[in-house]
Amino acid sequence: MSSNFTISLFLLVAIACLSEGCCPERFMQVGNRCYYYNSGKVDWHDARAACLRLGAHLVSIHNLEDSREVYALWKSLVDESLRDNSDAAYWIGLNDERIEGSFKWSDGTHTDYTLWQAGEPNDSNGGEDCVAPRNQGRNDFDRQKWNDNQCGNRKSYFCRRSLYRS
Ligand SMILES: [Ca+2]
Ligand SMILES: [Ca+2]
Repeated sequence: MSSNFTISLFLLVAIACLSEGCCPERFMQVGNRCYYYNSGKVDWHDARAACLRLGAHLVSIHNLEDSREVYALWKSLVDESLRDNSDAAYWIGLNDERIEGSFKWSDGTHTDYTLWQAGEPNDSNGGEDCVAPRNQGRNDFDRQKWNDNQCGNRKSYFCRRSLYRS
């Protein structure tokens, strides 16, 4: 590639980012937000730290549309065999590590919506403080419903950040 072409391409991208905003490398744009999915399984704290290193946070969910957006993206990225499979669930940012029963989002946004499975959160197994959709149930809606898990469990995860303007 000629250097002139490379420079032109760079300028085009920069102009697009200036006018509309864009997502960093490895992030996918959905509406005006940027998502990063990592299928590698890590514990909740490692997932949180990985998102922070990318200038993002574990996803927070504030209405059913948010939940559908994340779940639809996940479905588009993974093999069909992983659907309805609790081992394939992904971490979200909700946790109650500081005060048992008081669930907070790791991005600092308000806990204004919940989508618990029946019987959850149950803080079972000697304590469960970190949340993931269980990815198990009769339909997509049921599979999005949340379960509190042990934070040391290893799961894939979703980070999210806003668009940036160059
Ligand atoms: Ca708990
Ligand atoms: Ca639970």
